[in-house]
Amino acid sequence: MALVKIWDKEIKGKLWAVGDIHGCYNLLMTRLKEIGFDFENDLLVAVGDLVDRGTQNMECIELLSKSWFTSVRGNHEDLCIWGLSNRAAMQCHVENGGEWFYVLDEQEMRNIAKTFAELPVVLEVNHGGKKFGFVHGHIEENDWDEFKLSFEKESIRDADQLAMWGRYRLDEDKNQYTHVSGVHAVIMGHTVTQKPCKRDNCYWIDTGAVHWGTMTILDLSKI
Ligand SMILES: [Mn+2]
Repeated sequence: MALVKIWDKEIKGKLWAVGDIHGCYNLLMTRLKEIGFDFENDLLVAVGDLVDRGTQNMECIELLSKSWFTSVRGNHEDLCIWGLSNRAAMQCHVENGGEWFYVLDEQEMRNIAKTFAELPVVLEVNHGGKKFGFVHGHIEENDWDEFKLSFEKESIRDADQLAMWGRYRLDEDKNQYTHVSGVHAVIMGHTVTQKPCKRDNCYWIDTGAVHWGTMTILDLSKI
């Protein structure tokens, strides 16, 4: 599966983005009802971290089979994949809300890891004449096409690790990060903020659903 995916299905309705769900399936469904989400025509893009810490992990994995839902790969999906074969990753995963995964039977674990490995690390969706970029943690480049190209260079593992695990653009007050050209907006999660955060044309929408019950769902026609 390609690490960079361009969404190629028609979106008849609205395009929405949701922050890190972390097993909070009921909360997601409640929030979708509140915003009047149209399950027939709208598309909801999750910024990754569908599982861990919360209680409804299997329900959240099943979201990936719905036509109205898609997601990029977060570091917690990455932990499910690596935790299967790497003891240190498993340890890190268990310490960060992944214990539910290791009580499943072997086949179930493999199926979930396979599903997660098929998720793109970077997703581009064109809607309403605008291009939206999605990545879980971090975009190092200030140009969307350069960012996508970084996955084609030799150290792919570095590019995907930085994208899923990095927080530099939000955390560090450096002038090196500016407006990202070639895209209307870049939507990220991973770093919890009390309110959705915007810097240049970058948005961070993990508002700590699993900690405080505050799940952000953004109407992308309004940004
Ligand atoms: Mn994360």
